[in-house]
Amino acid sequence: MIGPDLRRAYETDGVVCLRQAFDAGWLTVASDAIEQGRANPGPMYIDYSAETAPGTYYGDFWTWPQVPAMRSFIFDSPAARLVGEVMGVASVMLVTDNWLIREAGAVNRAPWHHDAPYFDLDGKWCVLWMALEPVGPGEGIVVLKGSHRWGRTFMPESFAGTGPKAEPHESYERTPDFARDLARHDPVEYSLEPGDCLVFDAFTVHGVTNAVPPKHGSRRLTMRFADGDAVYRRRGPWTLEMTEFLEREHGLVEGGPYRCELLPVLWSRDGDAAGSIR
Ligand SMILES: O=C(O)CCC(=O)C(=O)O
Repeated sequence: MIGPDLRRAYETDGVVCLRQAFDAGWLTVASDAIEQGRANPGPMYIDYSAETAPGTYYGDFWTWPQVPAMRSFIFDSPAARLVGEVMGVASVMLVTDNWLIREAGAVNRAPWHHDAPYFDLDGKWCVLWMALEPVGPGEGIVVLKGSHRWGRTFMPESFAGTGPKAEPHESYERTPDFARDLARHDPVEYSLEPGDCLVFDAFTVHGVTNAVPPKHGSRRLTMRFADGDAVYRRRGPWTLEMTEFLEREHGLVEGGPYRCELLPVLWSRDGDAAGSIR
């Protein structure tokens, strides 16, 4: 159960660490989800390392329709309830499932960013991040505590290391290099065992700061969930591929609910049926 202290910490810091949130059974399902996804890549599969060290940092999202274990993790694991309780919302829907693999020797890594500007939605939402292998200092992500309350919005940076996805646009700033005076930005990094996870706000800034390629690989799930009231809102030219996919294939309408067969309601506080698209 998520208590009031944890809820308060999430509000204040924009990140919480949940120890042993997933048992061995769910870790097997998560591992199967990644292995099945890797064997059967979908339209959103991307190799971020294609230009540097191909096949060392790659992933896929919106995989659950073709990946049975991912479907099971999304619909039946404690993930949706946990994030619902952490965010303090009445219902939770899927934004994306997403797996990532960072192999030993990967040069590419997640830049400083927050997730909100990468996706076409407005509302309260969060990321649940976990690794299936232990991650120690320098191996996982560094999170800037309280950055979700800065009231700033940063232009998404490419995970392939090619810089911002578009020129500064309206209120979207170029992302500063927070590593320059990191201590000023209240960084926090966690050592995580399999079963532990982080939950952080969609506006919480984070990144993989260690420029040294990892010595061993790790498989990560970075799952995104929203309050059931989330609204579909086009972000800008840099999300065009997703915008077209959601509008053409799934009928989403600007200003309407961020909800369709691909993006179902997964949990509600009063125990409504999961999987509904109402
Ligand atoms: O696990 C990673 O390499 C980065 C994940 C991340 O930053 C994200 O999905 O927003």
